Amino acid sequence: MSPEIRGQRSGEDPDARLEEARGLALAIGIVVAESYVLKVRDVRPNTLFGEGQVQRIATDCELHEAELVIVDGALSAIQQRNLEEKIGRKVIDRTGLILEIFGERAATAEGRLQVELAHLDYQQSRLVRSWTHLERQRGGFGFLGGPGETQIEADRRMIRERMGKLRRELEQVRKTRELHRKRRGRAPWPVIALVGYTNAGKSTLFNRMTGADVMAEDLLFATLDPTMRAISLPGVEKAILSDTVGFISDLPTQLVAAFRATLEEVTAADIVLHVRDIANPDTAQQKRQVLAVLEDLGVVDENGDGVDAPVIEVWNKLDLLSEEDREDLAAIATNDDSVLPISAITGEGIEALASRLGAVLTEGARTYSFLLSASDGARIAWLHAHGEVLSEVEAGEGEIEGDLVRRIEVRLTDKEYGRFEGLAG
Ligand SMILES: Nc1nc2c(ncn2[C@@H]2O[C@H](COP(=O)(O)OP(=O)(O)OP(=O)(O)O)[C@@H](O)[C@H]2O)c(=O)[nH]1
Ligand SMILES: [Mg+2]
Repeated sequence: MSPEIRGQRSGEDPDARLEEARGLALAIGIVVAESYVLKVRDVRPNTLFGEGQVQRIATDCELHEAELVIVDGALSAIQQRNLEEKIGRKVIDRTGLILEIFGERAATAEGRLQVELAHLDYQQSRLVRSWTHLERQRGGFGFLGGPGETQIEADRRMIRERMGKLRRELEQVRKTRELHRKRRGRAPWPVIALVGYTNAGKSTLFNRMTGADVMAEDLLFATLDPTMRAISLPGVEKAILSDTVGFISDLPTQLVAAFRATLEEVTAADIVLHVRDIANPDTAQQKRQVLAVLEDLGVVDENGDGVDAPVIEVWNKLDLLSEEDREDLAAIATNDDSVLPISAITGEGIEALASRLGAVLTEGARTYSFLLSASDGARIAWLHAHGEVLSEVEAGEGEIEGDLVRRIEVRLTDKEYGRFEGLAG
């Protein structure tokens, strides 16, 4: 069921939205017997849908012997319970469904902790709501007694305690990861982070560029944990490409918070590569959703421009477009340095993408001249690996300082220069 509520989510295509909801259900192996959009004119506080609509859902459930009703929207705890009673089936909403998917997919310890925390947060908010509801039924005030209340109080305490424990565990995991990142920062390579709406083709592009075999499927949220691989680009011997979790509209706030840490990989990137499914009818809306999350993370400003690192947009799935649409896109892209049309499947445009990435990473390189000790092999090797070494000679007689006897002239970007300076000498 996809409730189309007047005044909400303007700009989204209800059919594309319904298709996405089906995709979410399929992502955890639910067999979808039937799906449709229901227009909600007046939101009923008790059931969301009108009586006739609830009846229709109940009848369809009977007809298909369905076990579960998914409402692709937000249900209050009361609406959920009332619908379950009237329809006689389990009912979940969009947040519930996405939490289920993440719960099933989370593979790392951190991912599991994050999802459980998000789940508890979701449950907690429902308990609070049903609790105030119960209180109102009893006629107000009293914080006293009642077996129902005691149970709920106990549940809430349990949830609070469990959440506290999870937060502490997560803190520990994050500290460890921070350490890893710092260590990585010392043997540094530029990082390119792939971001984008779920199913845009990030993992497919990742595989194409790295020759890796990461799970890429026509499945929403195929990727949950960030994966990294080394690649080489024109002018850049080694860079790290990082595949990340996809975004989705109305991502439960609990999950945004939970995955913030994972997405910090993106905030540390040298280039943010925004992968878009340009063939999806909702592509413009998807882009807005992705930019909203990136802005929330402090990666882009309110105009969608990268704050610390440039954002390059790739228009993926070019192969699915008509010849005419492709030509239109190509015309726009030739005039705009920040977009590139590609097909991760056919490989079209990938070479151009690699050169663009290489060019951006080496942009603004300057020539530096360093005096180094002949025994400083590691730093000399680093310069050869990262920069473009123009010359390496014995230092002239007058310029030798102590054991600093080699003069290296090399082109480095500002970032590489910073990294070189950070290397222990
Ligand atoms: N036709 C076509 N299909 C593509 C292209 N790139 C990716 N796909 C398909 O799109 C689907 C999703 O691709 P993924 O690479 O898993 O997408 P993702 O962005 O990693 O998705 P999540 O991990 O779920 O966020 C798969 O079925 C891919 O085969 C493309 O250039 N053309
Ligand atoms: Mg993926």
